[in-house]
Amino acid sequence: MARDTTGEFAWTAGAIAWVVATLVARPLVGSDPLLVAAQAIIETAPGWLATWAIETFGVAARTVLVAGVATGLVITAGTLGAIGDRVTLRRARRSQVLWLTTIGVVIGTAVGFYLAAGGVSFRWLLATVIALTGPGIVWWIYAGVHEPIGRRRALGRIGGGVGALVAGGAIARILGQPPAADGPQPGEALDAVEKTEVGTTTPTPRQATGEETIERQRSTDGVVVSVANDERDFTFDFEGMPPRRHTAEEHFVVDKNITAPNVAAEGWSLSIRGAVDSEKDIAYETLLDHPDRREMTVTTLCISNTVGGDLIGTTDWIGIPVRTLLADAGVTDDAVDVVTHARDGYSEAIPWSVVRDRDDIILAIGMDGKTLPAEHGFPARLLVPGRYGMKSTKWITEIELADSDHTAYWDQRGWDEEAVVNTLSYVRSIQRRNERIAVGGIAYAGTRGVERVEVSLDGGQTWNEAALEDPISPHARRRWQLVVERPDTGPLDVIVRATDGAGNRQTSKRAPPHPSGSAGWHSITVSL
Ligand SMILES: Nc1nc2c(c(=O)[nH]1)N[C@H]1C(S)=C(S)[C@@H](COP(=O)(O)O)O[C@H]1N2
Ligand SMILES: [Mo]
Repeated sequence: MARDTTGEFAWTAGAIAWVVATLVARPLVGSDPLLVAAQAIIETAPGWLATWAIETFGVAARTVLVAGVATGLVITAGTLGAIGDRVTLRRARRSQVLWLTTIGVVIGTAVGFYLAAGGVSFRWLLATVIALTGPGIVWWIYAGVHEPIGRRRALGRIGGGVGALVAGGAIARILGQPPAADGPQPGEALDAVEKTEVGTTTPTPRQATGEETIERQRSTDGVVVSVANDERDFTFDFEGMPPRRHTAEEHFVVDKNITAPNVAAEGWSLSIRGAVDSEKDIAYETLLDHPDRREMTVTTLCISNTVGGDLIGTTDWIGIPVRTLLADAGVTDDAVDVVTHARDGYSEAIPWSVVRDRDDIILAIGMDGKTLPAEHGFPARLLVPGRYGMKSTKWITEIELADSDHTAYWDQRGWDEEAVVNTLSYVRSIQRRNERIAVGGIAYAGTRGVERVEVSLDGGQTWNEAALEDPISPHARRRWQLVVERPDTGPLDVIVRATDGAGNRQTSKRAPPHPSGSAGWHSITVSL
């Protein structure tokens, strides 16, 4: 006699239906139980595991995790079903087990959406009901298996169930995301502020990349390689070169969150606590109108960026020096660390002695001429030029003057605490225009600045001095390019290396991102 696999199928189908239905319900609350579970895993995973995941999967790590959690759930359900098929239980006991499971799924779903929605609401209830429709359909169809319900009725039930799910999905879509709070919104226009650091030159006119006729183009290891039908001289803008500044939309986004915290400016305030004379709560409007508001162009870089990677962005930030805000509260002699706390439970710390000495460590409220976008930390975030991005706490809620050394989120996971950026230079683009070839890219050395960039086209035997774009700010990376006459199309072994403002040449010794940021020369071999 064939083995009974009804339970195995029913439980697997039930779990898949649940996953699909939670996805359908997600827009109602902006998250779902699977995402909540994945987030909990991220935050409780040991440091080595988090690091391994980032290094193995890069920016896709979170997607891989969520897919893994969903797959794990389906496999667990199928396994439980298969076990159920093998144990013989009295009918009454079997139905008890089923009822208990049902209650468990209902409670689990309700709690999961409660955490996702951040409380009890009509949306929470609706999301829970929609999500339960999924396994509900499977239950309804399989309930009749032991007393056959007939094909027509089974098909009718499938149709009815799918219809209910589609209707739920339509409702979820119509209601859409939870409404935004009143008051200032992310990404809203900000009044222009006087630039505190003006570039030393007029900007290079952007040579519209569309004007050159690109005959061939490909991307090799992230480097854009092209052949153009163009007689003009090369500027710093040719196909594949990064822009002088990024827009907010172009800027990379990195954080530990699967769904970004949605913080309303209304009702928000920054609290200043700890070793200060008078604790303070500063409202968003106070920051917007702050007399010391300034704008600066800053490059930020994630410590998990690999050599040649693109977790590096350059844009205009608007903010107020943190030391100015702290001076109002009166920092006492006990203060050791400036600890920033955030809405998502994240924290970071920088020594008070560093914050006290620098007026370029700012509490940013704007980016690219607008209020911060939600994903970049609306309403306010820290910005510490010259340190890896992890130091720059987004969605900040509190600045605490701690009287002892604070162990921050990534510090706890084994990453370098000081996080001063390593000198880097990356190739971004190589283009041929008839007999000439240009190699171009970026170089960055944090607050040390970039003094020199050298490029080798023969695998490091000889080096050529690249032309450096005038600095747009002391805190921005510099673009560079080298143009050579090269009639032949033989292979080029390109290597780039930079020298920082203190005269230190970038190390050739390769290092992975963990624990202190990647290092080593970027190289690429191309023929064009
Ligand atoms: N609250 C909070 N702030 C955070 C993080 C985070 O997970 N939570 N990630 C940090 C990291 S690792 C980086 S690289 C920068 C990236 O900032 P961006 O997304 O604005 O480019 O944010 C930092 N600030
Ligand atoms: Mo980062």
